[in-house]
Amino acid sequence: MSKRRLTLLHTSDLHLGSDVYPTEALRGLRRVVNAARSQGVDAVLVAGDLFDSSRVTEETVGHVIQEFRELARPVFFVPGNHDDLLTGANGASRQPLSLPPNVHLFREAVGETFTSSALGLSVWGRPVYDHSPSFRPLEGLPARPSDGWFVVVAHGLVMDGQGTLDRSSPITFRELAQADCDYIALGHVHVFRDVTREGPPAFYSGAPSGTQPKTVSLVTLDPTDGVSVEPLTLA
Ligand SMILES: [Mn+2]
Repeated sequence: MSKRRLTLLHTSDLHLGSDVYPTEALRGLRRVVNAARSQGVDAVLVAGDLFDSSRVTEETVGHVIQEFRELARPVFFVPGNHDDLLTGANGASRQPLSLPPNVHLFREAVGETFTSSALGLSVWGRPVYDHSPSFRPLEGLPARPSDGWFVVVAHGLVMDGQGTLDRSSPITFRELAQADCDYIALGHVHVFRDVTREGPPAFYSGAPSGTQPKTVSLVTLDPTDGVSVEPLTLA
C-alpha cells in the first residue's frame, strides 16, 4: 500500500439515545455526517460512546447504521464505556447488529486492526469491555504495519501516570509517546484537546453535541507535509 494524502474526520462521545439530551444527540450525529460530506473526508473515526446506554431503541440504532451506510466511506468505530449495547458489558444483552460493509466495529477484547487497502490505511482499536483502572486502552498495540498509514482509535482518560492509576481506562503520556503510529484518535473527554507528547499527534476530538463547544478533529495525513490536526467547530 502506498501512502497518499488522506483526510480523516475524528469524532467521539455522541451519546445517542441519551435520556438527558436525546434530540440534541441526534443533531450531533447530523452535524458529524454533514461535516464528513462537506469536508470530503476519506474515512471517519469514532472514538467511543457513540451510544449512551444499552437502553437505546432499535429505531435509534437503525438510524445510526443507516446514516453510516449512506456516508459510503469507511467508518472505524471503537466502543467506549457507554457502548454496552455493543459490548454486552455491565450485564447488557449484546444487540446483534448487521453492519454495512463500510462500517468497521472493533470487537476483539485484545484489540484488532482493520485495513483499507484502497486508502492505504490501517486502524487499530481495543474496545472498552471493562471500564476499570486495570483496563488499558493502548495495551497490546501491535507494531506498525510495513506500509501505509497507521492510526489508533482509543477511548480512555489520559493521565500523567506519576501517581497510582486509580481512574478507569487510563492512558499514560508514556504510552502515547511510545505508540508507533501516525495519529491517536481519542474519546471520553468531551472537549477538543491536544495531548501530544514526544510521540505521534494525539487528540481528543470533543463531542458534536451538548452545551460545550461542538467540535470534531480534522486530520490530514500527507506523505510530504506529515500529519496535521485542526478542530472543526460544528454549526
Ligand atoms: Mn466515555
